[in-house]
Amino acid sequence: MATLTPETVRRATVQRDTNETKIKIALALDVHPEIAPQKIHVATGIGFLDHMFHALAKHGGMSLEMECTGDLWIDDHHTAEDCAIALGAAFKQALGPIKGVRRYGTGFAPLDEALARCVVDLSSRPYSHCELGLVREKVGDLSCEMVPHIFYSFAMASGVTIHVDLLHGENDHHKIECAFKATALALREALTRTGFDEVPSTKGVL
Ligand SMILES: [Mn+2]
Repeated sequence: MATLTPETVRRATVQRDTNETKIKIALALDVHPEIAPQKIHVATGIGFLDHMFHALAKHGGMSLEMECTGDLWIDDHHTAEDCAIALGAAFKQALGPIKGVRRYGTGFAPLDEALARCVVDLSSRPYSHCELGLVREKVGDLSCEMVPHIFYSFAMASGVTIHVDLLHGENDHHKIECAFKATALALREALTRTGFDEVPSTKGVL
């Protein structure tokens, strides 16, 4: 297994400016107490979204600095969507060519009564399936309809295949949070280095 050094930490920075949002992201897909201490700071202007991206980074073993200034006077749509796109772009850039990693990952995360499962494939074949059974209009200032759209936007920008399902649960805050945590665990597993430089595909390319 190659030793992690400051030079081999998988990192990316992304700046994405539109008329609707201005976003800055610094992402690292490796953390280590001495070489690359985990650092997370998320400020999107939507508190609950910050909470979810923070959980994704924390349990995904990533460092994430994300700042967004978005048109929240309209609604949460552009900010939530564009943050997910920018994070997906940073993920793809930090990952680079898909080789020497496990590629597939599975995560199960409970949060009290709620349990979510996420299965990912670092495939360069973006796809998102998201069934969380949300019933509320919003959690905090994040619309529940934006949650599947966040997973979709991240998948399209990152090139990752994502299937996230709620197995059971009652509380919408719990359902969404365990979905993000399950995704974090799945991505963490998929990102794990194998110690070999091979492309994990029978096609020889991903
Ligand atoms: Mn919470």
